[in-house]
Amino acid sequence: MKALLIVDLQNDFLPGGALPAPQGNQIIPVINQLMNQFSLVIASRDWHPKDTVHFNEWPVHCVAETKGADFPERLDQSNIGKIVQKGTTNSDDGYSAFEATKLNLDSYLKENRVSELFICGLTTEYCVKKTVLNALELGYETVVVKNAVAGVQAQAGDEEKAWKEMKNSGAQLITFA
Ligand code: VGL
Ligand code: ZN
Repeated sequence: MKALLIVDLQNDFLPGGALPAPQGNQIIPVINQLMNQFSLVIASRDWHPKDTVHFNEWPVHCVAETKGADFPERLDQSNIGKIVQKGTTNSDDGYSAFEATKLNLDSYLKENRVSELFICGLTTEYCVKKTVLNALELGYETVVVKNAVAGVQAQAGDEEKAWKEMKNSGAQLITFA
């Protein structure tokens, strides 16, 4: 069985948000179409407390229950079957969706007989990359949908480096058309 995992497609990671991926808006219509190909769609949310060690490194973003942590209105939420939250304590970065705090995502996927995991969302260099590397370590056949992922592009070359790392670790990179 295959499943789609949408990583952190949240207002704060989109233009106008606290930690935006400049091209983030372009992936929303792609993901809305992509979801139709899957019977199981899971979305992760960065879901931080107001005070967390995580904000020593990053601007304040995705504080639980705020507008910045919401999904954008243009995202079709009707196909999302499960939402998981990560980075929920004041000592936890929670970069990977596999670090979700209330649900063991690995067990959940295995209970649902998922062996092939398609991953998309935000951001290339951080949470998508960490989630992809974890998925590979956990034995999933891992496919990253390149045109449904965007990066923060804080430093030139970082995004390209992240793509190389994912590929060299065994992820399959595809473009959804
Ligand atoms: C992320 C930085 C801090 C991400 C989350 O979702 O990629 N990046 N928190
Ligand atoms: Zn965060």
